[in-house]
Amino acid sequence: PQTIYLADYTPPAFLVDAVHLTFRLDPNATRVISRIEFRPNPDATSQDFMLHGEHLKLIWAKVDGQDVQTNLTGDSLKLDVPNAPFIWEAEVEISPATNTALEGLYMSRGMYCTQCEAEGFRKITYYPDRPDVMAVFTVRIEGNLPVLLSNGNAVAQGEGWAEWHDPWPKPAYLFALVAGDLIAKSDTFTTRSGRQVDLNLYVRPGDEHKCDFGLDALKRSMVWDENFYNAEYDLDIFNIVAVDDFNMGAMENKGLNIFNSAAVLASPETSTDANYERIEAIIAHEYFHNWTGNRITCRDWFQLCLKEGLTVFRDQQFTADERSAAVARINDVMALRGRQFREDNGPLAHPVRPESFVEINNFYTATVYEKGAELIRMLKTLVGDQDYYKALDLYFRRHDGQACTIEDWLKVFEDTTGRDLTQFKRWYSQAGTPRLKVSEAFENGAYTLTFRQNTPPTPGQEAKQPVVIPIAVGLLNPDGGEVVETQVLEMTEAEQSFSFDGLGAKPIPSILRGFSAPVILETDGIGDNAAFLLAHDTDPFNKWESGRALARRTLIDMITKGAAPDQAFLDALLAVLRDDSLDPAFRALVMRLPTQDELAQTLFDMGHTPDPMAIYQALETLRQTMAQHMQDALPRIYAAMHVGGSYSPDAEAAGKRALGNTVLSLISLTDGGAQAQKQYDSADNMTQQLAAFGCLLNIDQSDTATQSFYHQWKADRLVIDKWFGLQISYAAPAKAAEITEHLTQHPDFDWKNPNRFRSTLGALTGNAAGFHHPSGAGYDLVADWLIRLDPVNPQTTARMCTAFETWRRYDTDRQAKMKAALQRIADKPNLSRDVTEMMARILN
Ligand code: B3K
Ligand code: ZN
Repeated sequence: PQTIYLADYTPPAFLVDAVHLTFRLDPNATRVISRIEFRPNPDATSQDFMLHGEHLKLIWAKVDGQDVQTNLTGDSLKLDVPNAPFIWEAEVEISPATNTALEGLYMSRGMYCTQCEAEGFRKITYYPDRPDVMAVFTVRIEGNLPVLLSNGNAVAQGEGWAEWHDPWPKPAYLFALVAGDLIAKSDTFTTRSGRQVDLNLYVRPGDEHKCDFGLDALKRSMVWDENFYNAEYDLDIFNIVAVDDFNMGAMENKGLNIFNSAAVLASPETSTDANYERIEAIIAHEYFHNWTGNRITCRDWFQLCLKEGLTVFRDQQFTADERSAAVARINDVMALRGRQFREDNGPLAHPVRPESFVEINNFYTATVYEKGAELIRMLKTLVGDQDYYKALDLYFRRHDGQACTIEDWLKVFEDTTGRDLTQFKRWYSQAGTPRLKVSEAFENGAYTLTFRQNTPPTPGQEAKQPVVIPIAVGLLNPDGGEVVETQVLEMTEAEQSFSFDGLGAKPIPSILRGFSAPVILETDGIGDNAAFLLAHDTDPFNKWESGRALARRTLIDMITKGAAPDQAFLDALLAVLRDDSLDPAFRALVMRLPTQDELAQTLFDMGHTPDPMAIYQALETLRQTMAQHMQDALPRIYAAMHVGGSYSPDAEAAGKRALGNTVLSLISLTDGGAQAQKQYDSADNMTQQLAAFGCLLNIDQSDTATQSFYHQWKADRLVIDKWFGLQISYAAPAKAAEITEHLTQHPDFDWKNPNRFRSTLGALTGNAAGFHHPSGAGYDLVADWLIRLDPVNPQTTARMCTAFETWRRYDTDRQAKMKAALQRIADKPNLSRDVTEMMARILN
């Protein structure tokens, strides 16, 4: 397969002013008739006319009304055309019913839908399928289905047809079409300047009762974007469609967002608090793309973080604002460490703006999204809130309607603030997580912190240069009061010191408050302050972080030295648990222990070879010890977290349920599951039911619940996904592969549905001790299924290959087994381009 380089970018030879598309829908033989108005690009460096196309059957093609003999070369079409404006027309045939890759136009349970980002439009018709070609689309759909949708505004419709026009020029990746037997739940929104917008959420009959929350989240997102970014909606209609078969969460197509039904449908009985929170964030994310992505898009796919990093940052701001900012930040950082740090420390590490790719779908990663968002957050911290919003205003005005680059983005900050961002830009080009070591000195009332930064090598990048690191620091008195409030130290050198004068006593530093930079902070050079900061820090993030550090250290000592759980840690945790002045959601986060994978990475960083079984065992022991140590306090807190009345997904109620369920999981370790069974039997919402089910699975008391849960929910696909997933997540290490294998034989295991595949095989890869069981059964089972899925759905397969990205961490026996599994995948004949690239990178 061919590698594409950022350095090779050239502007398109021809631009498109207008596109007319007619779809004659048919499951196996849909006809797409296109009429495209081209003109030479004044900025072009070449005159070669080229159209992308994949799996298309060309029926005929014309240039300015004259039949043309085309020259089909592989996936593209080349042609001699006039060096003047001309009209291209063509008819192609495609087969949505057999399109199992879920890219281009495909069918999901009788309904037609599309997914074009990144390069799926070329599976619909011949087109310059690149984001820097922006055009106005008019679409006519012919088909005998009650609902026929495309982007923009509805202009006309009749029996069996509809016409849509999108006045905003857009790249082809934002094109969408939906047709099916759907029902709309509707609402309206009036923008700040008075535009009336019809909002519709289209679902399958039977899902109408799962729409209210999504519509509400949409309206809140619309208000929020007006308030914070002066960004108003720009069409008369905003449609969202829920689709059951979808490769990811959702897609921001102009005026017609398409959602994985798991990312939009919600009801109290079927969705957990975590589901609600995720749905709210994804609705906001896709809506926010209307400005950061759609009105201003990417010049080429190397610039993906331009829209994704910024939009993730915006949805994080929204969640922080709508819920608890402290809790939101902790959740963001846990996700960053869990997925992005892992990626950055392994064979798949790549810069936030990659410089080459084989298959762009492989770069919709935690690095582009989550680290990309951290870069925006750091910029905001460095320039301050006021200049941040000024720069964003300038970005929106200067680049509206354009396809932009990271250079354009940084330039608006330079022009707004006069700052030179040359060094900051390294964050976009340098892969790897910087390590930040700190040491301290105290003399004559002056306290000095010295930092040393170092970024380890990553594939293709041996030597790293220092980056700009905003380090938010506050200083506490030995008695717990704050002497120096949060300040942002701006580190630019490999080693740099910062002093604070006029202090009466040596302070206790709280470093990297709010997690002000995506780095790994190593505090060995300053005393052990974790217990003190857990008790006294005024920065909620660092308060939590200190608890996390204590937990990590206790677990590492248990694993590496056979130590017993640290009593001081248990006492500190109990103090937080009992502290009713703290937000329950925050307390629940402090009670949560580091994940097995995080511990494995930490051990590896410390020079140990992580043993997944030892990690699992240490966590089990610690949980059991916690349950005993806290036993007397638990019933009171469990009772106090009871939420009466009818279910509401708001942050406060959800926080109480989170803490209540954390406590329940500890109670169930000592009461044989009696309390969990009680909660299971009386639950009137999925948050309570699922948490109780989890407790029962965890202690192996779940036979009845497993049966009854299935019978209660067998008609609800999204709930049955949870049923598959939970049994595997809680499976004991030695049984995980076997239970997974058994579940893949269940009649409801529809492996071609990405949600079901992920909730089953993905749950196994998430059960670290099960996946890494020394038998190798986990590796083999996952490899078998990836080999089977690849020809059907390369995107979902490629994504799941990341389960193996950590193979170098482990002992020689596990390494050999993982490598053998990887090699077996790599050797499969006709492997997709997606998985071929993943195997080459992981095995490299
Ligand atoms: N932009 C889409 C992701 C497309 C992924 C293509 N493989 C969803 C989002 O980030 O909002
Ligand atoms: Zn996005």
